[in-house]
Amino acid sequence: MSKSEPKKVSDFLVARLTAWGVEVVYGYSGDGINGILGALGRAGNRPRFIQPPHEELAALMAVGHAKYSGKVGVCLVTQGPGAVHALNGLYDAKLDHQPVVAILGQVSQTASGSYYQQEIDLVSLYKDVAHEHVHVLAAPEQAHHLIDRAFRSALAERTVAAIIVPHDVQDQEAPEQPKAEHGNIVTTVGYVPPRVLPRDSELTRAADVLNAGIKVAVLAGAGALQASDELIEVALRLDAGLAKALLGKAAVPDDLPFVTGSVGFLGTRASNELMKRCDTLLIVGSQFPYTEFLPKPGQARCVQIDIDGKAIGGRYPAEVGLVGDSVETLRALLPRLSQKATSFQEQLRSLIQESRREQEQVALTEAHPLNPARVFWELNKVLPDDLIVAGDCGTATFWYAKYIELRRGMLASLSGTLATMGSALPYALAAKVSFSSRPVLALVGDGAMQMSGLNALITVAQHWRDWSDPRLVIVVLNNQQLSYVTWEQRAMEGDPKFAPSQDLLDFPFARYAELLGLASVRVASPQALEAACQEAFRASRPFLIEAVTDPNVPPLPPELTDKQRTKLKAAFFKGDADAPAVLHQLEQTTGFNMRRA
Ligand SMILES: Cc1ncc(C[n+]2csc(CCOP(=O)(O)OP(=O)(O)O)c2C)c(N)n1
Ligand SMILES: [Mg+2]
Repeated sequence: MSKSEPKKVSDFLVARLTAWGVEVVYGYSGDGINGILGALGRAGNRPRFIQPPHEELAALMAVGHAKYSGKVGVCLVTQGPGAVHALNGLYDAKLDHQPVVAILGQVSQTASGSYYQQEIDLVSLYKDVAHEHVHVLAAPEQAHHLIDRAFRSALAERTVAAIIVPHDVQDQEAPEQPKAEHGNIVTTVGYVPPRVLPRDSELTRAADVLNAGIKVAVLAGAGALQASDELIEVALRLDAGLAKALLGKAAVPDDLPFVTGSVGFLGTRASNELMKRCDTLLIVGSQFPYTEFLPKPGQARCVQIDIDGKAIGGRYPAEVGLVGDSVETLRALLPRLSQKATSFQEQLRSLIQESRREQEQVALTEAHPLNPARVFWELNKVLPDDLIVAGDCGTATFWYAKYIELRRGMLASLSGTLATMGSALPYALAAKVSFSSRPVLALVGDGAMQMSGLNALITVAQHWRDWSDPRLVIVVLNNQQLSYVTWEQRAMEGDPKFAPSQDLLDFPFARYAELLGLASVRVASPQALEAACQEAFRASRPFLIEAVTDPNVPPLPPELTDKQRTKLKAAFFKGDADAPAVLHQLEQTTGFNMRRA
């Protein structure tokens, strides 16, 4: 655009993104956003446009960006199919409470309502995912306030906001700063989160409950990720054990002697015991859904801290609900807590050791060709400082939650609440965009790779040379099966494996990575694992480890319930082709026996 050419709405939009501090936009091209893409070009690609080969990946990258960097993720997609494709990633943001702004193209206003090519009622479609803010920018004068409000909605409500920009409006003349006249809205950029603290009286009540406890358990979730120091101090003061929900895994390091690790289906036996034994529960920033893994109602007195008042008491009957920021609230609570010496942490120490020994035994159990637990066991030995971990949905999530020992300073996340397959690669890419000097590890199943990871790998190949530290290690569990769901078919439904829905092609992941110019190795023997893990984190380019793992090693919950035993028995009696192999594993690791079950 020459200097004399007037600026367009798109130029204003791009400049406003920069004013909001946006440095990266994840998106995918289409004529519905060509006006905006043109403006990005005129702005010298600032913010930087990053394009994976699918809008869902772009949206998931925006979520990963928000999670790891703490900044708003922005995603830009075209009308119709582009907007539809982005939805799954945006739901991931909504369900995990991440601030993401989606900018969507739309057919020109002049054609709107004519059932035009690619015309979809985007306001209706996005009404749920972007329930706080979804509006059409129909007149240039709206641009200031619609954009500013979208960012504020995303940040203040920690959710998704959407702006729909019709093609012709993108090219209209940019608005002046609106005058403060009737019908005009004047807004500005900027948002500073408030300090949210509970009332003093509630802090005192909470402290009374916590001080009275003999066996205190702390459960940390995603809302506690910034509160490491405070959580540790509170646990030490209360002589408490500390367990973590999946999204809170990075809240405190795993090498502390009172940290029991993950809780729930994917949790450790130590966390399970902690929940069974505690008389007092402090929940910090967690909406961990599986209540059967919490103390029985009535067993423990509960204090819950959450920034969202609606979440209080939502999973466990909380005697005191503290609505507040987790860091600030724990800091306000600390002076009210008295030092306990109940020796509960002492008791937990041996439980934690026992739980680790059991995990080691599972990892070292022979499987064909590789025991997936062994892969994670070996990975633990080589995790570099400063690592960022990206998980997926499948058994890799299970082994990650249970085995990976995070240290101070590491970041880790995955699609927690939506639990969509395919989060690991886009999250890992977003981690690299925000922190290109940090090593990143993506943990993913072969099903998720076949679903969308293979496409995301193309983006790895396209961008890795831009990273100051090229290390991105991708571990693919090639078990030729959607094995987590196979396990659910057996243990939850009492059905045998339904092969047509569960079996996958033995895809050559390592060879595919090599084709893309990445480093890779296919590992099919436990002896080769250690060297492969070491080599991967020493490599000077992204490295894919294709671990050929046994789908018949079951992702066992910390305790098999009677119901699960009955279901498993039923599944195996109905003629599961893999029954002998699974039973063999079960017998070796849990003593589960069909005759005795
Ligand atoms: C988009 C999506 N579709 C389906 C599911 C249901 N699901 C959860 S885990 C899983 C299996 C994942 O298979 P794979 O990636 O091969 O990992 P594995 O469990 O075999 O290690 C499926 C189908 C899901 N979570 N997300
Ligand atoms: Mg699989």
